[in-house]
Amino acid sequence: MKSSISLFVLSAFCGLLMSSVSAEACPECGGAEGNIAVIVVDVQGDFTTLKKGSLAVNGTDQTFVDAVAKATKNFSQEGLLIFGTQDWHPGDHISFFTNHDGKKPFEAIQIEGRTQVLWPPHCIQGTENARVLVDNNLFRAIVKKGQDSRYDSYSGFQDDGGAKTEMDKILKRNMVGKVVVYGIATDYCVKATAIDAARAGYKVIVVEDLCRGVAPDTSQKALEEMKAQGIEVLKTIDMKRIKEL
Ligand code: VGL
Ligand code: ZN
Repeated sequence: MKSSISLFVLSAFCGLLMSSVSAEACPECGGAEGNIAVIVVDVQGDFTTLKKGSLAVNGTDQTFVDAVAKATKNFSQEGLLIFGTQDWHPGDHISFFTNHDGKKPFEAIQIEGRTQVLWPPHCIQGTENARVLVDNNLFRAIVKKGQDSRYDSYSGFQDDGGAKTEMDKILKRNMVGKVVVYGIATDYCVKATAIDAARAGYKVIVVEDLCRGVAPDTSQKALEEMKAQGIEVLKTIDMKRIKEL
């Protein structure tokens, strides 16, 4: 009895010690408000001109992918925790125009009261162009989304059916208080992920130059919408601002 009590006390003490160690593991990257994370959104072959993707977004050439890769490596070296999202669809996914008779790509339809844009088939599970183009070793976790055929999932936090991904749990487990978001596409997955992060209570910073959008008008609107939700949009990386915000 006595030994089980002291074992309990000891393990509780160890737990305390361990949590304080991980909280202190990166004093520069967090502080009182917690750790700073990066979420690299959907930087995958199918969304890039670099890989001649099926849903290639304008301006996603070698220069852009290199800029994202370099920034992500720098953030990692600065002690930020790197996370990613990965669009990861089954072949029969609802968002593919090919799964709807007589529909064309980029057409919007109504499904159960939701607007669904129909896309060329993209990011099909296990295919070469579904891979994340940033060094996978940099990531603490890559959250897959859009795996349920019935729902699209622009947000890295939840799909259109309301099913949550692991993202919020993983960020909480890592004591994250602030997230830096960039990637593809500004007007779809970056916007949805940044807004859901803000709604979940994180301080959110979007780096505009590290984002590319499907269309200029919707991308501009997306940036305005994000600002209206309290999201900080930085044109370029400003490490000092990111740490003090
Ligand atoms: C995305 C359209 C369809 C994105 C994903 O990553 O923004 N866009 N699936
Ligand atoms: Zn998709």
